[in-house]
This record gives sequence, structure tokens and C-alpha cells, in this order.
Amino acid sequence: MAMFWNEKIETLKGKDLERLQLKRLKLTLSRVESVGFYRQQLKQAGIRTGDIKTLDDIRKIPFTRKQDLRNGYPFGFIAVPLSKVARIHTTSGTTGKPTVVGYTRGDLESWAELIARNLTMVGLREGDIFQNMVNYGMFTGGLGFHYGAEKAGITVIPSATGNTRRQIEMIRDFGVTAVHCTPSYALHLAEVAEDLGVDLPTLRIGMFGAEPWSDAMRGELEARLGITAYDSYGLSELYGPGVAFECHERDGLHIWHDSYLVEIIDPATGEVLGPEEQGELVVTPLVKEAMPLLRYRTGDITMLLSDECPCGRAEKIARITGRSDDMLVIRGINVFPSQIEHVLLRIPEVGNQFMVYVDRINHLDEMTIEVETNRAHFSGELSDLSRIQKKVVKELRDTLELRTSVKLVEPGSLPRFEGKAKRVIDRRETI
Ligand code: DLL
Repeated sequence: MAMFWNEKIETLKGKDLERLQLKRLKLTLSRVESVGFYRQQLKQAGIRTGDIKTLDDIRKIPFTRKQDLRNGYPFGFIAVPLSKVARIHTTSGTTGKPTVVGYTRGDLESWAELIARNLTMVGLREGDIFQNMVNYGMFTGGLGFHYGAEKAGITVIPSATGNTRRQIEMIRDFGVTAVHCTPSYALHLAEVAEDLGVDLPTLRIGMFGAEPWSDAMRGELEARLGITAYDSYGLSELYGPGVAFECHERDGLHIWHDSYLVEIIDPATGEVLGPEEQGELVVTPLVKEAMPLLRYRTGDITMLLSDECPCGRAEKIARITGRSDDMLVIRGINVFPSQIEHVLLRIPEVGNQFMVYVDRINHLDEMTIEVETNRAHFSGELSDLSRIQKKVVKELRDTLELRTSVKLVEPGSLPRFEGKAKRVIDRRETI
């Protein structure tokens, strides 16, 4: 049975949807006029906001990049008086200053509504008990899910991260029915619950996101935690989580088209691609007040799916394969860490935790993958070790078309992650 938080908006299609999008796009264009960056960018491109008369006209507008937001640190992209900003979050970059994002009270309302839609879509409602196992600080996953779940009438446990035993105890003692965390942390939670010999019989739904994860990982988490697992996508620049989410079909993520105008581009040329063509997701948010953006390049690789979803909701994107900037180029071959995860999860003799190291040795890229052995499928014999190692190398070569070095390590010896996993260490010198 389809469940809706806001059926009219969630199933809006065709001309009605386009009318709403165009109206909101024009409103967004009027909002960006108070942002110096946009005044200058549009002027340079010779565009007056009045020139945008159809949704396709958006292609005339230049892209906004993450670096532009960084250059505007801290409040260069805020389009309202600071006194109207109700909350600030930041997203931590790998280098330099974080990206700052702001929300008006209206934004916080719109954001909570998007999350409430997602939670209702996967079947959560009043009576459910939801444990939110992500960072409650500047990371948008904590407060974002928290207020959305409260809006949807769900009981919320703001457990945040850390102390996995305590998390498990609360799930069991409070009769938790749904959890939210990163897929990496969910895997760790499953490991610890198994070590403790604890069952979690009330748990039925897991919502995972904030980093790429494969379908193989989904199967693993569902089997070990006894749940149905849903993919949740978002980024701080577009409020945070809640941008796109899977429904019961779990065949692509519904992107909320009344709030986000979506394009897929070729990341190298900027050319707009059609449905089913893989590229970088570019989004123009349509309801943001404090920090409106035009054609924001997310860096995330996906495609628009063209099939109609039986649930009745509007357009979908495919699960995110990775980021254009996370993609490793090894001896000219493109590799996403999620592909490595997918291969390793198919091999029962190894565990699910891995690390990838990339080096340049004698001018050649070398990729080394460390993966834990799986106690249940490994005799401990040296000959067995070498058999497993060869098997992993072969499976990786078959999928990635790349020779790799594989190092098997003791179960439990690789790092576990509470938030986003950092599994790739690129040690090549960039010249
Ligand atoms: O990660 C927001 C979020 C919180 C999403 C909780 C889902 C759940 P940022 O820290 O700004 O925001 O990081 C955004 O994370 O551009 C993607 O590269 C990646 N990402 C987020 N969700 C997914 C996903 C939050 N489901 C960046 N699959 C994005 C793959 C994801 N990558």
C-alpha cells in the first residue's frame, strides 16, 4: 500500500509539475539577486533573470561549484539578512575552510517536510520508535532527521554516535523499530550485536546514507540486522538528507521534484545528458530561502531513471555510484570504491571491512587492498590463505579489469567508522 505524507505534491507530474517548478525557479532567481556572486556571474554571462522563461532556459545559467561556496566563506551566499538565519550547519572539507550553509525558519520547515515524506514513504508513522545514530553537531544528518521524524509523529531517540553496546541496548530495551546511520556504522553495529549474541527483534527498517554503498552491502545489512534497508541521499548545500530517498520498490531514489530541479551533465564537458545516461547530478533547489543556489554541481555520479514507479511518485535517480572527485584513476582505469566493496561482499572467505591504498611505484599506479579474513570460512592454514588471496585478486581483476595487490588481515584489525567511512588512502604524489 502506497503511503504518502503529501500525496498531491509527491505524485505531481507533467504540466502541473512544470508550472510549479517554473514558478519556484523564478522565485529562486529573484532571491539570488541579493547574492553578490550571482549578480556578477549572471552579468558576466549576459543574462537577466527575466530571460529565463521556460525550465529549459536554465541551461543558459552558469554552474555553481563547491569551490565558489568555499570562496564565499562564511556568509557570501546568504541571501537574507543574517538576523533571519535560524540555523547554520557546515560541511567539513578535506582541506581548508568548511562550507557554510544557512536556513531560515521557513527552510527548516521545508526540510522537515521533506524528511517526513521520506519516513512516511518507507512505512514509518506514529507508534514507530526511531533511533538516530549519527552526529548531532554540524553534520546535517542528526538534526535533519530528528526534526523530520518528529514532524512525522514518530518517537525519536537522539542517540547520536558512539558507544555501540549502549546503542544496541537501547534498540533492544526501547523496542526500536527503525534506525538511521551510515552504512559503515550499520555494519559495525551488526558485528557488535553478533559478538554480544544479541537479537534485535523489533527492528524492521534501516535508513542508510551519507556515503556510497552497494546493493551487496544492502543484502548483507538486511540479513544480519533483520531489516529492510533504504538508501537516503542528500547534501548539506541542499539542506542535507532528504533530497532523494528510496520507496518500497527500492529501485532508484525519488528526488523531490517540487523542491529540486535536476539535470545530469557530462562532468568533463558540462553537456546536459538524457535519461539513463550516467553523469554528474546538478541541482537547482526551488524552495531554499536563506541560501538559494543555481545549477549546483553536486559532484555525485548517477542518472535519471525513466521508468514509472509503481508507487506513483515522480521521477527517480539511480543510486549514487560515487563522487566525480572520489573516482580513482588507476593506470587510466576509473574505479569507484563502491565497486571494490561490491566484489568483496560476494566472497564469503573475506569479511566486509576493507581499506584501499594507492601508490605510485616506478611511475606506475599500484592499488593495494587490505581485507579481513572471515573466521567462519577460513581454516587458518597458510595454503588456504594463499588460495583466498588469489581468489580475491581474480574476482577484482574480472570486475575492475585491473590487477591489484591483496593483503589479507586478521578479523577486527581494520578501522571501523562511526560516520562516513574513509576507506581510500591515495598516497600518490600529485605534481
Ligand atoms: O551526508 C547529508 C546526509 C546525511 C545524507 C544523512 C544522507 C544521510 P554532506 O556531509 O554534505 O551531507 O555530504 C554530502 O555525501 O554529495 C554524496 O557524495 C555523499 N552522499 C550522501 N548520501 C549518499 C548516498 C550528507 N545515499 C555528500 N549515497 C554527497 C552515496 C551519498 N553518497
